[in-house]
Amino acid sequence: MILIKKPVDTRPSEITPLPVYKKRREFIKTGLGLLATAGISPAVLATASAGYGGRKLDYSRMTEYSSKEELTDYKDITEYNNFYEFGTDKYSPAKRAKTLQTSPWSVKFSGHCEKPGSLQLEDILKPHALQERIYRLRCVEGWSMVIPWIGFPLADLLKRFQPTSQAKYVEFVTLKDAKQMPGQKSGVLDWPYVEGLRIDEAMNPLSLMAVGLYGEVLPNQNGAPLRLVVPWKYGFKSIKSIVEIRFVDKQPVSSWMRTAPSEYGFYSNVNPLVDHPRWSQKRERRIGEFFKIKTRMYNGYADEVAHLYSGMDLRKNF
Ligand SMILES: Nc1nc2c(c(=O)[nH]1)N[C@H]1C(S)=C(S)[C@@H](COP(=O)(O)O)O[C@H]1N2
Ligand SMILES: [Mo]
Repeated sequence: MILIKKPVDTRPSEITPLPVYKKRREFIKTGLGLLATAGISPAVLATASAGYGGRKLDYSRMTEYSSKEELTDYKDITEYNNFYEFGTDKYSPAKRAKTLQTSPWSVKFSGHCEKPGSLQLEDILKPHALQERIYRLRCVEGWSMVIPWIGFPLADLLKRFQPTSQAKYVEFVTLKDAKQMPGQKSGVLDWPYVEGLRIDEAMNPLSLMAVGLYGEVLPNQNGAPLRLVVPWKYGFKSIKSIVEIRFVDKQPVSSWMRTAPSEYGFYSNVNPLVDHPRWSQKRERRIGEFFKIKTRMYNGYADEVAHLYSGMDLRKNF
């Protein structure tokens, strides 16, 4: 185990990659909290005890786009998932998603654009510099996490295909293959999983194409190799394992709208003032914490996105 002294007031995640992404709590758990009280900063400690192991990514930090909140544990982010293609239970994706083949992977770009076509993942990634963005994810069920995503702006990807003026919306489609995704043998949703954004939502600088988290490639259960992250909307809008992106002129019907239109609308913006028909959306439980906290309008991203909805009735457009 190697200890390197760092100023105590420096936030660990601003100094070094992986090993330091550890939370104070974990140092205490491993008994190393004692070192901190002895004047040795816990900022940089050994990697050995962590549950990481994926391929490391090169990226830069986007602090102006990042939350300063305490990160959710890697273990919780990667072992408590919603990915119905691997079962409806939160713990089953981590156990079952190994059957997903993420390489080779290609994505088809179609619809109202000048340059449609299919691209291999490597060619999708090539022109984009990866960034880390620490975003809150608020599930419609009432729990939330703070996740250090690695990705690049969705807008930069979409512009490469030159959407035309008829591209009013963008539709995203997950892989459909019950051999790799055994949960698709169940009829709990209409497969493949589909999501959509209005084109201006998709082009908003917060919308991220994620390929990693905690400095490494995405674990399968988190939507490898390519997933959407839309931090001001309920988690289900952040579709995983994308194989097709379509530029369309009509509002797409997402899987959740199709399943329960009275409960899940197209917009699905995080909104503590509009309850889900069966439960309140006023509060949320941060995974790893005990007390509930208040849910914020647009999940706390109102400054960046409220203008997209000015003049809209958010009760009707839920
Ligand atoms: N294809 C697909 N994407 C999906 C889901 C899903 O079941 N299938 N679940 C959604 C829901 S409800 C949430 S809350 C987030 C969870 O992302 P995470 O497991 O990476 O935290 O993924 C979303 N994307
Ligand atoms: Mo969710």
